[in-house]
Amino acid sequence: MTTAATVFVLNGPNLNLLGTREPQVYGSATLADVQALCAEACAQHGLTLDFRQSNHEGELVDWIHEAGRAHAAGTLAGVVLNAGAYTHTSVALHDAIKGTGITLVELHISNVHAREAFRHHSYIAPVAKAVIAGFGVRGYALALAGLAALAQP
Ligand code: CA2
Repeated sequence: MTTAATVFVLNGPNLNLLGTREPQVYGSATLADVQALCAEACAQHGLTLDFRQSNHEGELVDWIHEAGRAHAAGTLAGVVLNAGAYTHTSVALHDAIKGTGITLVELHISNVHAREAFRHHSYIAPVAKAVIAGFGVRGYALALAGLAALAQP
């Protein structure tokens, strides 16, 4: 059963490769390590974790719709979204998030603003509550702490 304090942590394309390539950019933690880190953070904050990854834009859109339904049902604390490269390209994700009312944190492992110019623009940021970038995978725990704080009455 979904509780009133469920958090979706959604990961986009290529994040399944974490820990296998480009450790100088993304560190050496795997996505399984990130899931464990998120589970620990959620346990600390009394949140229920729903952790997912997809390489497919439409599947991420479907999951945002699912989060919107959970929000409407009063069971969602928020969403942490690392949309990967779709951050910089996806009007579809922007449109999916807009108007749902969900509290969404855009998350990046790397500091996208210190990288190539094409990573400086985000279609997610204008429809996000907050943005975290550059803390490595520890940013996921920071995002979850932020959602827990915002969920307090
Ligand atoms: O810094 C981030 O978290 C990013 O969202 C990661 C995306 C990138 O396109 C964004 O600009 C910033 C890339 C995810 C790919 O992750 C890999 C990890 C290891 C090896 C290869 C890819």
